[in-house]
Amino acid sequence: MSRARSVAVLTPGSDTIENMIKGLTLVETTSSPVAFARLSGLLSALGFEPGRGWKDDAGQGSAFLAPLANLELVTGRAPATPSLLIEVTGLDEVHRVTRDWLRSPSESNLSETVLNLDEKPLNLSENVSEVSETHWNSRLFSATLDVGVEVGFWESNTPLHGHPLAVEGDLSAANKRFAIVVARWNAVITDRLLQGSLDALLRSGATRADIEIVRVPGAWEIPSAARTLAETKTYAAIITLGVLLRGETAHYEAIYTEVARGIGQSQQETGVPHAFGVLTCETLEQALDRAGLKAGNKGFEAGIAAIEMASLQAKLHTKDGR
Ligand code: DLZ
Repeated sequence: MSRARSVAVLTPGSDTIENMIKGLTLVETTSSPVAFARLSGLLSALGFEPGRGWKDDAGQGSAFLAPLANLELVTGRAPATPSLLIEVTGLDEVHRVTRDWLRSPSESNLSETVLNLDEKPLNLSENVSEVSETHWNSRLFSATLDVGVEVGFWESNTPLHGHPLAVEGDLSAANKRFAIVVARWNAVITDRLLQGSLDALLRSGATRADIEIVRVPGAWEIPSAARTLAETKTYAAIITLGVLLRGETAHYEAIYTEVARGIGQSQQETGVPHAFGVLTCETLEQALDRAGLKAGNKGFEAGIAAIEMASLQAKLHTKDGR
């Protein structure tokens, strides 16, 4: 007799559920501070985008962001690969760089606190295996950085494996500058939108120093401030935040049309992405709902759109060599 348990099952495929999955973090505990520094140093040298790390009296974490994450659960025969696997393009080049990096002078990249300065740094390049074929239609090599600390690098033999079918922006805000133009009119709402945008940027790797907040009197003034900021060409994207209430705004349609047109025109003519976070609502209550109460926070959504477009813009520029 089947012993099916009665559990509430969330239906895969539903928008709500899919939107709840945000990312995957694999926590890899290294065996010693030296192993930690070696692995962090190597991943930085190979060009991993840094995420937000942490450090306190009890330990330290270094975060690295990758465009794709894939959690593979295994049962039975475990594949003969390190548990930390990094998929790359240009495996032979990565192999060469890894060997060079581990040859020893690169240990100068390591923090002095983890090295005994009297000791000559080890030559670990011999701990890098040759590149070899796997039984899963790929090539792989591994590097042992310390006892029990091994990382594998692999490349699929199928050129389109894992490649997204479309060019898409990543959701990483690290190492990019953003400007937020926020209207003071209806500040009870716009302050919430601002918090939402900041939350999106900071949680996606931006630092506070990389975010410029500019306050303007009302929505009408947003386009000109956004344009001035965009023309400096120092921001990866601009986020515009305001609230227009139909009931309380004379010539509502005319003002809204001009604000939307101005922001759009600034985006098109400067080439700097502008996220549109100007709410148009019938009532204050409706605006509050959209600023975090019941219907999400449109400031957060504008922040995420700005991050994605900043990344996409960079990719598109690289693609056609501009
Ligand atoms: C004047 C005005 C009105 C009536 N309503 C709004 C509004 O709902 N939201 C908003 O952001 N700003 C409003 N303003 C102010 C104008 O945007 C502008 O700041 C002033 O007309 C000064 O140029």
